[in-house]
Amino acid sequence: MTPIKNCILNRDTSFNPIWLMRQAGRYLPEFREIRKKNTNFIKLCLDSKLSEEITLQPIERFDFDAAIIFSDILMIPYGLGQEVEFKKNFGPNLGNIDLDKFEKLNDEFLTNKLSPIYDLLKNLSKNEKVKNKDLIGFVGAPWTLLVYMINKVSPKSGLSNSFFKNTTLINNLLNILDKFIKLHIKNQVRAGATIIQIFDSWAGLIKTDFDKYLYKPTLSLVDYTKNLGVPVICFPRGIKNYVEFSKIVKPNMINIDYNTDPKKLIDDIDIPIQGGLDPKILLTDRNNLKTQTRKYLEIFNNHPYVFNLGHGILPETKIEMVEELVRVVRDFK
Ligand code: 1CP
Repeated sequence: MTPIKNCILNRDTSFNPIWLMRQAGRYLPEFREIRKKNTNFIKLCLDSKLSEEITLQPIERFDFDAAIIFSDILMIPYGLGQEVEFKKNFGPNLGNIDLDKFEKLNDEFLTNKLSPIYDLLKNLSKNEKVKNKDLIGFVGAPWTLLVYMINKVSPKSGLSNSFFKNTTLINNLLNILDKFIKLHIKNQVRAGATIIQIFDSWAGLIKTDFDKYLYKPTLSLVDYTKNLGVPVICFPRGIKNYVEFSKIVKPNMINIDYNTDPKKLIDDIDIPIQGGLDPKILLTDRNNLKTQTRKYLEIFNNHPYVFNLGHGILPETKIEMVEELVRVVRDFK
């Protein structure tokens, strides 16, 4: 059985698998090399040959236990026909929403538009380099996609009150997202994803109506994925109550962020746990990295635990520090 599945399904605590969120990305010189020649990020995500090469880059360097496909959560808005552009040093920029058009879309439209992502997974499933490793497919959670689609740019400085003004738009979009995120999950699983991770990167911005924006839409996707026979990991970044989330949504594994005190939740969360380490620790020194990494490994020594970060690895991270991190995790047990 693949390492993460073994941790999740057999609750094996004798080994801590390791992979890193955003492991295929900007901290790797070999990724930056490809990126320089491919200025259109969406096009790069839809090039199944190059996206396979990028997916494998961190596996070749660090022999992580899982490969996460090189893609993006914003491929769904793109697949629905909303314009999505990535500007250098600015992040994503989305176009206007045409709700009438979204409502008329059929499954084939999105499946065809995103077919290179499914080809990527089919090719990876046959690739010897990831034999015996988990192949992680992923989606953005409805809330986080709603935020990007309506706000059109990263909500780094928060959301204005006018965000919530158009309830009809919000309610309709939530329904559309539920339908098409499920389709994207199903297509990834059929193409060979062995695990699905749901990224709710902006869950911390939800202040009221947790049922409407967080619990109900995520539970719907979690139940759907479990029914396909594939484990599902949730990462509701920035929420205050991981214990309540785990009890209500019941994913197969929960990824915690770096603001969460792992000691406070270990006794109250029964499901396997992933992640936690602050990615900024990788920008400090080896000794500190070792101490902070071992802290997580010790706390979760007897709990099914997959080592990962509390958010994506930072672009300025040095390769040597990632190598050191892998060594510390592998040497622990
Ligand atoms: O070179 C570049 O400028 C592109 C940088 C980049 C990369 C490497 C973007 C743009 N996306 C990605 C890949 C990506 N995105 C992966 C690949 C697999 C991996 O190695 O993990 C994954 C899983 C994502 C997921 C993603 N995209 C999330 C959720 C995870 C998280 O970090 O919170 C989010 C919020 C996005 C949106 C997005 N895409 C890209 C950027 C720079 C962002 C964030 C923008 C923002 O800050 O709001």
